[in-house]
Amino acid sequence: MKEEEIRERVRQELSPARFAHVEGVVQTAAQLAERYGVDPARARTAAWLHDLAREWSVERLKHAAENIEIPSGFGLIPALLHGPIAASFAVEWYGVDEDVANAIRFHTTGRVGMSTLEKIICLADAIEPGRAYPGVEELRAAAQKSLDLALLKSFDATLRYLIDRQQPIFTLTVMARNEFLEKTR
Ligand code: DGI
Ligand code: FE
Ligand code: FE
Ligand code: FE
Repeated sequence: MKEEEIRERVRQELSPARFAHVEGVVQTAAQLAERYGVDPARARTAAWLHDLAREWSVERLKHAAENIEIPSGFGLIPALLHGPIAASFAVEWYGVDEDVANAIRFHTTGRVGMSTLEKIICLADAIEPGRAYPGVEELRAAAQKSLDLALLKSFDATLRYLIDRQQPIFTLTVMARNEFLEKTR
């Protein structure tokens, strides 16, 4: 599979600012893949494609969701749909394997029983060099020590952020967070 082809396709779908974010996720995901013994090429593919549908309108996302398999509950929160939709296109256009597809599919929410690649993409999304928010440096440091601990901290930060803004919370994220809490105790 030609990385350059995927990169150009993604560039067409996204604003320059979002494309720069994706480039950051590719770089961070490749580094974490080396660090944790995952094939960096597969991490890069997942990273390139993870936000493919991120700038689609809610209308377009909901329409696309009618024709693909969406894990239960995702449909209720439009911000979560871009992962499953991107995963479906990644399989259709580029024939990515199931683990790469799941890393794309669950990059926003996480889930119980995440593979190492799924953890890497979810975390790289949160800590790529372009991200700037309170606590991001602590997350970057934690990511080099333990994916599970870094993800626990990342999910906790996301959940706090959502509560502060009175947003609905996806139950799978809570379950993933509880799993990492248990694993890191
Ligand atoms: O696509 P990105 O901006 O790179 O990052 P993302 O895919 O992690 O998050 C996309 C958006 O989804 C972000 O604005 C936060 C939001 N989000 C994540 N989890 C939940 C959520 N929104 C709600 N309402 N509930 C969630 O559980
Ligand atoms: Fe995303
Ligand atoms: Fe994320
Ligand atoms: Fe992203």
